[in-house]
Amino acid sequence: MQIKIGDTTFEIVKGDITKQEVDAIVNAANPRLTPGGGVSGAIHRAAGKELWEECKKLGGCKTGEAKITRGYKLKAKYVIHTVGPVYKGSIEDEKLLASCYKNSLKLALEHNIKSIAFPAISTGVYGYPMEEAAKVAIKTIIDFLKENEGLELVRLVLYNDKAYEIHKKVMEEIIREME
Ligand code: AR6
Repeated sequence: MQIKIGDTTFEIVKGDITKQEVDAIVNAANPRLTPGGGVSGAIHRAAGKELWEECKKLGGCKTGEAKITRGYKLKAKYVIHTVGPVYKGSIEDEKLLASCYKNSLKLALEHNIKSIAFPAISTGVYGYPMEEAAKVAIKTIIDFLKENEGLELVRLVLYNDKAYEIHKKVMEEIIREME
């Protein structure tokens, strides 16, 4: 499913983030930027050990912030590492998750990146309920694209049918509210 915000295409797809042919993929990282499991483990495996060598030099990353590295063996030229909140059920969660998307998109613009793919940050090991996370992700991306030009494609990559269906429903609701 896709929509157009200004000149940017924003789409949700089912797929594997490590296989995306875009300028940058986003990693749902941990504060030490170690390979870890989930999306992060898969990205580090696909990129090769040079990615961890570069991550080691970055001095970690705070929750809600983002750092950029090269993509090495990935099709993507860059990896943007952002650290999602561990879900606690407080208002802070939403702010921090929104910051992950905003700061990753800002970093993309600063590096002249035209296409970027995100996973559903915080919805795995970090326990953020999928539907709540989808609302924050989709609203934040749309708001950013309304205010910023320069990106051609923003893609949200969902790993399974259930995650895709939840995001599709949330995106339809948000589009209806916008009309
Ligand atoms: N492509 C797209 N989505 C994926 C893939 C993939 N290859 N693999 C898993 N997902 P998680 P978090 C989905 O746990 O919750 C790591 O160990 C997955 O189904 O990777 O932000 C880090 O080092 C889920 O919906 O990220 C941190 O310690 C979503 O991606 C911690 O986990 C995010 O799941 C970060 O936890």
